[in-house]
Amino acid sequence: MIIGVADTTFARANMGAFAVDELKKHTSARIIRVTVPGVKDLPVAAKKLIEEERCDIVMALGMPGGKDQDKICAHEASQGIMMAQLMTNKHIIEVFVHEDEAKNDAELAWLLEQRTREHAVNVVLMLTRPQDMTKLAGTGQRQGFADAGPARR
Ligand code: RDL
Ligand code: RDL
Ligand code: RDL
Repeated sequence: MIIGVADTTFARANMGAFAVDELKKHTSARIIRVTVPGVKDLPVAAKKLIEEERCDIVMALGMPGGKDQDKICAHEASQGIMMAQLMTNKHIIEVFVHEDEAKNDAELAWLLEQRTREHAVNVVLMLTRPQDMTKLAGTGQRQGFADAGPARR
């Protein structure tokens, strides 16, 4: 099994390094990492990891900025990531942290790391233990900030 990791130089923390570090704690699968300038470059980077590097699943890591043009950019990138998934029939787990989700740089740095690590665990479960993912169905999981939890307790 091979896991692809694509990240960006635009993000304000080394999301790819967090992903690789977390993946290695949970799996001995081979990891192939690539870095591109920004989120709009992630769809083809992920598609190349799947089609040319034979990855079974890919993490697409990026940080949309807080301005309106960044939000549009992120929406376009998401559309591209979904198109790449449909073209390849492989999951590309999109890990986006919007810069304005955090109230300051310290929280942003924490969120970029925490969301990346939690989605890395999701990737390992989806690839190697999908039945354990199903055990979490409907439990209000979130990545980074606190889980929402189930509506009925
Ligand atoms: O293909 C080169 C760039 O167009 C591409 O890297 C973009 O994703 C870069 N970029 C923007 O042009 C922009 O307006 C990014 C953002 N906003 C953004 O918020 N986050 C990014 N890239 O990762
Ligand atoms: O590929 C990994 C995630 O990007 C993907 O699972 C998203 O669907 C997760 N997600 C968000 O990133 C978000 O901002 C979800 C929501 N909002 C949402 O409102 N409901 C979801 N997922 O089921
Ligand atoms: O309910 C609070 C947050 O979950 C909500 O604001 C989400 O929209 C935040 N969010 C993103 O904006 C995003 O791009 C999340 C993800 N991705 C994600 O992958 N996982 C989240 N939130 O839990």
